[in-house]
Amino acid sequence: MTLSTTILLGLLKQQKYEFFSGVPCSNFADLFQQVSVDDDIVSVPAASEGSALSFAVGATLAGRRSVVALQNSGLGNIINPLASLVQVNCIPTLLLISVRGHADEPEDEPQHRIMGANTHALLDQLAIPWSEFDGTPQGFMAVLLKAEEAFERSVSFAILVRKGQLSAGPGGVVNGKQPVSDYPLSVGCALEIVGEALQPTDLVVSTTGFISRELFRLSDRRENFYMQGSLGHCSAVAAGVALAHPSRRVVALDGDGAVLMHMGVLSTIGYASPRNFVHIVLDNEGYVSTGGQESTSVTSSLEAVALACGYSAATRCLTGAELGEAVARSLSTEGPHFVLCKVNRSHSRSLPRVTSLHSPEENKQAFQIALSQPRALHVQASSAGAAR
Ligand SMILES: Cc1ncc(C[n+]2csc(CCOP(=O)(O)OP(=O)(O)O)c2C)c(N)n1
Repeated sequence: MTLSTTILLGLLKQQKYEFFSGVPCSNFADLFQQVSVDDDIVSVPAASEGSALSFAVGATLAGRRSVVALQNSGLGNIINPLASLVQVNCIPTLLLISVRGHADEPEDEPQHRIMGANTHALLDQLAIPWSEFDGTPQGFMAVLLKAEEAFERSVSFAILVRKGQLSAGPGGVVNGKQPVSDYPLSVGCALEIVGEALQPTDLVVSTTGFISRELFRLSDRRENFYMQGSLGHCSAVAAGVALAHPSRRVVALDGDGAVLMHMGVLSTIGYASPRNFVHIVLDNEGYVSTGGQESTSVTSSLEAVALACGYSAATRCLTGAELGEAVARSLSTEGPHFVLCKVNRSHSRSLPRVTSLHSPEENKQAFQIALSQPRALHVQASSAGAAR
């Protein structure tokens, strides 16, 4: 059964919800876009699930009923504010949690396995009552009424949503509040330019979602470590490698949503100052891997933040020439460097999953071999087969 997000929003409003925040998941269809243009609901696109919940707590304190939408991978990011803010202060909030890796469903990507199997148990441990949504309007109303019972006890409530249960409204996916910018470079083009500047020995750690999948499509090398979960932690992993291996050049390939989620890491990197580290951010001003919901990078200058945090240089690029020049300069001078490149939202039609060829463990092993046995500099990483 599938419920349109228009109906879901109507039911939330009927129950007097007036404030929405969250971090997207593709299972929410166009819910985030719809809420962002709905005049009856104040909506905040949060950088992390923990801050989404905290915005909602603030709104609840100010007398507005609040909904927080998140993927179950984000449960890890809300456990602290759930336990020590929401529960301790008895501030009831409605959680709309999309469950990836549900135990009853065909196998999902490996990064969802553990959280998928433990979502219900984690909520139980946190003493948060929950209900699985059945995909019908009546079912959604029924779980909203169950939430009312929890709220009367000042307890929060979680509604669990599965893949395919929500669909875009009758007019198709609506646009969000911000017009989508159309920058000249696609992620694929930007990655080709970055690839041309890399030596075969250079190590790359790539972020969760389409950026890793594009990198895998274009240039699968054992020097690539593809992050497939842990959104926002790619630069810390890459900087950790760089600090432990000062003789190797290490590149983090990041997304704007990922950087925003754990932006404090920029200060840590500036402080630790790995000289052999280049942080490249492909900024499409949205969460494109989950459906193009807007991020807040359109009103932020991430390169200015990086510079203020102690990176030795930070550049914003719009064109291929600017990107090629910035990456070449960053790789040949002492870092840490920050290169932000604005990109559009187009991707290759067939974007293979890394797991179609390598399990996460195989990827880790290949990367460790690349670290311990660097290939000779004259070997060209031209094709997937040759590069592995
Ligand atoms: C903690 C957490 N929250 C949410 C998600 C769902 N998710 C996967 S990829 C992604 C979008 C990342 O956006 P960005 O870094 O800007 O890269 P883009 O998809 O735009 O290339 C999101 C929200 C997740 N994997 N982990």
